[in-house]
Amino acid sequence: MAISFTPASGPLADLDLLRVEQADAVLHVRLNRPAKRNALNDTLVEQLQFAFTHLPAETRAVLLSGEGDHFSAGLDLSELQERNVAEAVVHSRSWHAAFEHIQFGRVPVVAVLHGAVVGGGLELAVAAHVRVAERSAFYGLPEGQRGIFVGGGGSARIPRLVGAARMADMMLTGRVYDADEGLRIGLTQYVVDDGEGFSKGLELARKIATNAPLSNFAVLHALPRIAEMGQAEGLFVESLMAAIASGDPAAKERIKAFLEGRAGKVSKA
Ligand code: 1HE
Repeated sequence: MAISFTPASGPLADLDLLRVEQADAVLHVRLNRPAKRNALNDTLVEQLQFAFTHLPAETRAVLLSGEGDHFSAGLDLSELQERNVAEAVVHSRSWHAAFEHIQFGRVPVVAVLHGAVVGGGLELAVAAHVRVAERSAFYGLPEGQRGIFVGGGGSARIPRLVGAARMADMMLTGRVYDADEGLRIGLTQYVVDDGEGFSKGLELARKIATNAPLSNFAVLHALPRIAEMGQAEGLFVESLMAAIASGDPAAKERIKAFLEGRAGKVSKA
């Protein structure tokens, strides 16, 4: 069945550096600055924060992608030249705030990656929960070569996916990973052929959108925190979260549906 997206209405329609469209419970947020390879300037980061804090009520999952040949070239280097040290700290914190709303927002985010996913573009991608890469995708952290450091949360999020040693190698040597390598080291969870990222991402986002909201909330908010805790604390918090989730009417209805043969079985592919 063809799924048709319609342009978002209300304030999301006014964002000039994002193209925002809705299809049922899935909101598609597309970086829309292809002439600059979706380089992230202040306005684009502000608009991302605005979009993720003004999700339409019906949204249960977000698809995040980039217009043009690349997902994102990272920080807009033309703005960097004009900042002093104090302004740079505030700037970095503004990225943290925006990306925090993506990682710890109301709904899961599936990023579809292609072409350059570099610097701040990679920092943005790793704030999402599921990453689908097209074969054209490549990942780099050219900050090392540009004489700067990551400032969009990369040093906190990327080592948690691939380890600090791999990130250090990327920054020190300029190493670039391709799509298959990115999958192998854990930067992404899926690789598909060029041109197929959107449909794969949409398929996943639609599945995610059918989950009980409280289950998705637990995965977004409890899982990463438990993973950072000591085992004893983690197990305790897990028990609380499990009890809260299983006490929700949505869980009771879903389990009843399975027991009555009305819900799907677990199966391969
Ligand atoms: C840009 C940027 C940018 C392109 N800031 N303007 N990021 C980088 O170091 C990556 C720099 N960019 C590249 O390596 C390449 O542009 C790409 C591999 C991404 C794409 O190559 P290509 O051949 O398709 O495009 P292009 O010809 O290099 O660029 C097209 C235009 O986009 C051109 O502008 P024009 O006015 O001459 O047409 C480029 O100047 C412009 N452009 N990338 C500004 N990044 C919170 S801290 C995060 C720190 C970082 O992210 S550092 C990494 C920065």
